[in-house]
Amino acid sequence: MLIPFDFIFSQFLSSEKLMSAEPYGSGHIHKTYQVKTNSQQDYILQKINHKIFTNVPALQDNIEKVLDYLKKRKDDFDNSLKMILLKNGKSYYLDAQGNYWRAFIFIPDSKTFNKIASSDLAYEGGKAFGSFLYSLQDFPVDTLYETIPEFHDLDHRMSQFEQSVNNDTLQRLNEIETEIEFVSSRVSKMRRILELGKQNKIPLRVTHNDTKINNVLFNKDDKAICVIDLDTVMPGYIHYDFGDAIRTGAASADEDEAELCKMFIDLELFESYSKGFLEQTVEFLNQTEIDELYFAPQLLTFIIALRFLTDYLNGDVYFKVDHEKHNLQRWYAQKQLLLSMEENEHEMRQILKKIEKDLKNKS
Ligand code: ADP
Ligand code: GN1
Ligand code: MG
Repeated sequence: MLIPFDFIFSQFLSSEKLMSAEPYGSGHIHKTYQVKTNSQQDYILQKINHKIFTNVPALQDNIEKVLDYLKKRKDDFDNSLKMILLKNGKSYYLDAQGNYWRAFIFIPDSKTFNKIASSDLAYEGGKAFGSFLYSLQDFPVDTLYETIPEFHDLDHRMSQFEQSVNNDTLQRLNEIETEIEFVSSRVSKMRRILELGKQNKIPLRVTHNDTKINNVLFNKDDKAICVIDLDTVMPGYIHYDFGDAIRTGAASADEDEAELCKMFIDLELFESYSKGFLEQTVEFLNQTEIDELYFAPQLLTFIIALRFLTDYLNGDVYFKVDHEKHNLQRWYAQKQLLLSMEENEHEMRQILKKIEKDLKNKS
């Protein structure tokens, strides 16, 4: 039997009466509900995916630390994202069935986009993730628990892929033989960022690591409010954050677009996002980090495409899917996007150089 929502919610706020709890948003990981109560305030109630985040207390501790830190810094950074604590001071509730729950104040009049429709929105998205990184630049990296180890580590993702190919649990391999060839043809060039890291040319920083553009909340006037989904804030390279945001925030279509001709990198959106992002970050990034940004979208598109394909072979056990071939469809869309980024590599590089030059001339 399911534990009723009002019981769960009362663990967080016993003074308010739950009126409704409806599924909300389009995240792939947790079960998210918008809760309305007899007060003016709405809430987000989340059943945390503890198969993916296996140490929920440590996960929650990370988020609390980051939110506290941001609040204390008093930057321009918006501090609207607030978790509700239980009476015992914890930020999660473990129910009798072994499920973990957490609650946030619902940020009023906020919205997210799975795809960005204008340069202004792209600019706002870049500003939001850029200022998040700016504010966290001095956060002590080693105090954060690694919620998903080797999250964007290409070698790790490749070995998971190889394992799923070897297991071929659902005999789906025969469908994707040419896709395996595509993966093999790209791996060595994709090692670039990991290698620069090993050579200490780019530092590990506190990064968000899940900078899908729908992890930015926008207000009624399409201005960015804040970034959300802090589950993967942990050590990473700046390229991970820039790359994943471009993958989703400067693509012409949704992440799972079925009509491949509709999927390409939109250079106008790319330019606007990059401008918003670099305005916030250029002053503290080192030159190699800046010089390599052009390549980051290719790497993250490849890594996440590879994860979709791996999950397809594994029988769709990680990402939420709407239909049987959803993960495969996501793979094809992301592969198409990667091809388009490769074709436009030179232009993307030029755009970034110009933004960097203009910003440095200004200061
Ligand atoms: P997932 O990891 O499953 O993507 P998220 O934490 O991103 O989970 O939450 C899912 C969705 O819920 C978001 O994309 C956003 O639409 C909405 N959401 C999350 N937190 C808030 C909040 N505090 N206020 C308003 N909407 C929110
Ligand atoms: C997941 O949680 P959500 O939906 O924002 C995933 C990301 C992927 C993304 C692909 C913890 O993000 O890494 O890039 O789906 N998050 C986790 O859409 O695996
Ligand atoms: Mg999310």
